[in-house]
Amino acid sequence: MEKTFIMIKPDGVQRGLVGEIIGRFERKGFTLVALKQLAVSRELAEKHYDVHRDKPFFGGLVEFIISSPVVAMVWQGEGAIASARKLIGATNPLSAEPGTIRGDYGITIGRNIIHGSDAPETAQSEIALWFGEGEVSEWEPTLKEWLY
Ligand code: 3AN
Repeated sequence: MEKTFIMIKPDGVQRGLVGEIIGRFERKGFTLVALKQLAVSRELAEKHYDVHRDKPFFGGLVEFIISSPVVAMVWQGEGAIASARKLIGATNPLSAEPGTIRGDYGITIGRNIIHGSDAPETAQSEIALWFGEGEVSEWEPTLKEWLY
């Protein structure tokens, strides 16, 4: 079953949006298979954003991610990667559609609340980067046919 890595950034945590965001993924129908709050090391933040290493915002982005705790999660379900990106909305919150997380709660691109993997390869590598063996539970809801 497809899995995607989702991180609520320090602004999302500090603004008390953790429950709201988890609720949106739950109500969509995805299954939470890993969850932790953690203070991010500089090394982890730099590895996670390695693709942006040469961008002018890289330094500020890393400082922001390590500034206070984040909530890291893995959500599972059919089409979870692309669907999560839709729930999250466009990178720039001012361009993100109302009804998306960034569209409803964000204004600034550097404080856009949440990260979600953008493709199967990045989902796989991000899950392996953020979670150790045994931290991701392999389970599927058995009541699913009752819920739909
Ligand atoms: P997304 O998070 O929507 O996949 P990316 O991968 O282009 O977007 O950017 C990763 C992160 O880098 C964004 N979530 C945002 O926090 C930050 N970022 C992207 N572009 C800028 C920018 N122009 N200025 C500041 N931060 C940026």
